[in-house]
Amino acid sequence: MTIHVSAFKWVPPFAQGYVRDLRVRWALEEAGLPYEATLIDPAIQATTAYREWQPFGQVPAYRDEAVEIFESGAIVLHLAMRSEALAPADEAGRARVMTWVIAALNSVEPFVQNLVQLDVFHAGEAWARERRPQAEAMLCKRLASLGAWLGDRDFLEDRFTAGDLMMAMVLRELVETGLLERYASLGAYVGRCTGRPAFKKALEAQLQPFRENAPATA
Ligand SMILES: N[C@@H](CCC(=O)N[C@@H](CS)C(=O)NCC(=O)O)C(=O)O
Repeated sequence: MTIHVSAFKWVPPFAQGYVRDLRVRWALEEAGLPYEATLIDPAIQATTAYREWQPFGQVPAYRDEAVEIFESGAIVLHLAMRSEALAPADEAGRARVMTWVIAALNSVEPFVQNLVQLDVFHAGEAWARERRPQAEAMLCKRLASLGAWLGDRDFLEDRFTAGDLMMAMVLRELVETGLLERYASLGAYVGRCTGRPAFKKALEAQLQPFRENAPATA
């Protein structure tokens, strides 16, 4: 059975290249697994049929011959358990990969998103200006710890895994803030991960329908 991943037909330019189906597309490219994108729009998001696939009406949702799941983290972990391109075969190595995927989503992403939300959705608002230094300080504590862990390593463990994929996806949202450059190893780390051919293929696959479905300008 073909693997299906849900994705948006179109999103506004600020979100293009950042929609979370990219995580799944990237994992599939790393694993060499072909897939079809099921493109959705707000009308489809609201349908009962789509909500049965993704209860919150969001993307990505995923289906293969064995499972029907949602949540980018769960999907990437599912793929990691299917492909040695994403995780080593041994139990201890797999447990480390799970740990890093959860760390990216649970220990790092909330702090990244706090800042990104302020910068993207509340830029210029007085309360956001007041809140930002604290949000940045809390995020920087996590970035400093992660930078210290990475040190001279190329990846979080001794090879690229789904943990790096998820961590790079989370950190990539900070590129424009310049914060990654404060922690020398982190900027290079994100570049190393997103420089992989599989990432580039996945990114292009997300962007292509946005070009095709761009609303006509007045
Ligand atoms: N925790 C979810 C979050 C998914 C999510 O936030 N998806 C966004 C796109 S990046 C979405 O579908 N937003 C539209 C909406 O919430 O209606 C995951 O990682 O899969």
